[in-house]
Amino acid sequence: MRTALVCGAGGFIGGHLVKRLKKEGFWVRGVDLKQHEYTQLPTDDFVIGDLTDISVVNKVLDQPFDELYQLAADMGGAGYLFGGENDANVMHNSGVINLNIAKRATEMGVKKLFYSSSACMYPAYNQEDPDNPKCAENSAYPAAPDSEYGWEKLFSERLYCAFHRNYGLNVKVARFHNVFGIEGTWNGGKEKAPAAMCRKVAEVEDGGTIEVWGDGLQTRSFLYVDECLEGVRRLMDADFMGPVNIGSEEMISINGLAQLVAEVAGKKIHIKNIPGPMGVRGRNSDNALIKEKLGWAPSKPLREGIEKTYYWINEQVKLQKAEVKLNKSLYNEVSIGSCSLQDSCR
Ligand code: GKE
Repeated sequence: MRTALVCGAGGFIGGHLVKRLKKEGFWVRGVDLKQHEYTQLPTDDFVIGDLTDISVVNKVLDQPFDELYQLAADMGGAGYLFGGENDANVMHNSGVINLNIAKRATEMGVKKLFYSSSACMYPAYNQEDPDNPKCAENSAYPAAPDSEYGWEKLFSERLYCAFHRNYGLNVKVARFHNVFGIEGTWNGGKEKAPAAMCRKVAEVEDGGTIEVWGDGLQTRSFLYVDECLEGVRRLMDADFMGPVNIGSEEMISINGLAQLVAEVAGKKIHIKNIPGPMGVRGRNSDNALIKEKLGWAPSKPLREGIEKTYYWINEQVKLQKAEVKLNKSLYNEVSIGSCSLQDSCR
C-alpha cells in the first residue's frame, strides 16, 4: 500500500487532499496544529503537533513515505497577510516548518515531496495592470513579491530545489492561485475573497449593501479545490518538478466576484467599496507551462465552484445564527432561574 504524509491535514486544502488520497487507496498520516474544523478526516493516523518543533517533525516523519505533501503554513487571505502585523510570524513559522521538513525528508529518504508555493511569490511590478498581469513561471526574477508571505514562499521553493540539487530529494513545486471551496475558512479574519464574499452575501438581506475592500476593480482568478488537487496529483505522477502554476485563467474583478456570488444567491446587492488590505492590483494564472508539461490545465467555470461554496457557507451562516439564538435562550433560562432562586431566598 502506498503511504502518504499530509502536513497541514487539518487545513482546507490538506483536508480535501486526505480524502482524495484515501479514495485512491493510500495509507495516510495527517499532521496539524489542530483537528479539521469542518469535517471528519478519514486518516489512518492523525497527529496533533507543531511542525516548527523539530522533535514533532522527527516523530511524524519516521519512515520513507512514498509521498509527502507539504501544505502546512501560517497563511490567510489579504486581511491576514497584507496588513503587516503578522509578517514576522508568517515568515518565521512557515520558514522553520519548511527548513525542518526539507532536512528530515531527505534524511528519511522520502520518495517524493510536494511543496505548495503561491502566486504571491510573483513580482509586484508585473501585477500593476489589473487587465494584464503577468504570472508566467519564468517571470519570477528579478524577485519582488509584494508581501513577506510571498518572499517566504519564494525562499522555500528555492530551499526544496536546493535539496533536490545537492541531496537528490525528489521535489515537486506548484504555485497555487487563490484556491477556494467548501470546508475552508469563511470567517474570523483569515478567509480569502471568495469565502468572504459568500459570507457577506449570505448575511445580507435581499437589496442590502455589502462592503468590499479597495475600489473593487482589482482582479484575481480563483481555483476550485477539486481542480487544484487534480493538478497536484498529476504533477506528482509526472516527470516534471516545476515550479508550475496551478490556477484558473478566468480572471474577474473583486466587485465582479461579489456580483457573481449575489447572482448565485438570487439576491440583489449594493456594493460599498471601503479601504482595506488590497495586495496586488491584478493577478491571473498563466497556464501555458502546465498544459505543455502535464497536458492538462484547470478548465471548470468559476461559477460552478462559487455555487458549491456559496451553498456551503450559507449553511454555516445559518448554523451560526441558530447557535447564537440557542446560547441566548440558554443564558436567559439560567439567569431567570437564578433570579427566581434569589427571589425565593429573600
Ligand atoms: N479576504 C478578503 N476579504 N479580501 C477582500 C475582501 C474581503 O472582505 N474585500 C475585498 N477583498 C479583496 C482584497 O483586498 C484583495 O485585493 C482581493 O480581494 C483578494 O483577496 P484574497 O483572496 O484575500 O487574497 P489575494 O488573492 O490578494 O492573495 C492570496 O493569494 C493566494 C495566491 O494567489 C493570498 O491570500 C494567499 O492566501 C494565496 O497564496
